[in-house]
Amino acid sequence: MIPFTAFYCDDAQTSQWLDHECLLALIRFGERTPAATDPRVNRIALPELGGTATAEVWLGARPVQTGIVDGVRYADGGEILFLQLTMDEEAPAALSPLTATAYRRLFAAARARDYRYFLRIWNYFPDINREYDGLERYRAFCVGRHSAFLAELADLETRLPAASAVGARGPGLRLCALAGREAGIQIENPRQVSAFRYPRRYGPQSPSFSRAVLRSWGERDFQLYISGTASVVGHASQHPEPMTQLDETLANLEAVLDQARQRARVPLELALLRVYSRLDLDPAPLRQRIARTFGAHVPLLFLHADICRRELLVEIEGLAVGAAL
Ligand code: 3EB
Repeated sequence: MIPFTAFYCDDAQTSQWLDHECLLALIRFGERTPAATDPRVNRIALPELGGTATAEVWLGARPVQTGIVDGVRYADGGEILFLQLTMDEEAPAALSPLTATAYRRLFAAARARDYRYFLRIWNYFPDINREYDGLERYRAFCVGRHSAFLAELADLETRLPAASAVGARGPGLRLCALAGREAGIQIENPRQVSAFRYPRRYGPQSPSFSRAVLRSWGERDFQLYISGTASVVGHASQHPEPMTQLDETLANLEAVLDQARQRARVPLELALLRVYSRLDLDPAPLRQRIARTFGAHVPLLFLHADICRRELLVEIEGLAVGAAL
């Protein structure tokens, strides 16, 4: 059985979901959204493009147990664990050790509830492209993340979760994750060098993530967690313009979906896409272009966000679902 469904709703309508015993996570966006203490509620300090106020609802299939261990807030859906952790940053130049500590706490919290496999991780922190002591903060983050994975994983190239690393407006390092009791299947993109094998010119430590993770939840139930996907071919960023970057990004998403479809026993369909744009653009032309590729029925959310390479202007992540009819 698929352990949760994800969908967008009007942010003004979210209170009804907070009363739901199966709510696994409620993701709210915007700089002004108040900080929440409810372990299921995650706030991402990024403004939405286009003037709408949208929230993302992850509705579990079973009643959820919530709690907090060592600062890690969690919502346990029985087969899937949602976790979130916010770390205050005292020194912006010390992101690497802070990231390593945050990841170790995340891993320990999941293990304490008997979840050993991270399927998907979201990373948000401010000034992602800013340099301290000659090292960009995104690159420092990659160093810290890698050292935590090195201690956690027996094999660093086959068990990496899907991920996004995005520059947020709010302070602190904010991690949000999904963990399972069984491993997913790592999916890579044949159009791209695997991120964990990027050459050194992109930073002292290559980024620890897979392009997607395919998880089977039974004979014919699948979820595909798709990492932040950008206009990268091989290992190099492509195109100076947002629309051409978008086209390349869509080609990458199609390639990832194609790889996953070869491994799933049922058709995979996109359930939603989250689009990050570095520029404060009108989302309408982006929406049109995405609809041409994936159809007008796929729910889209557009956020104004910095992306981890300076020249990248668009990044798209998503969830696809396959279920027997
Ligand atoms: C890329 O393909 C674009 O470091 O976790 C996308 C998704 C990117 C996740 C991460 C980085 C990350 O390299 C950047």
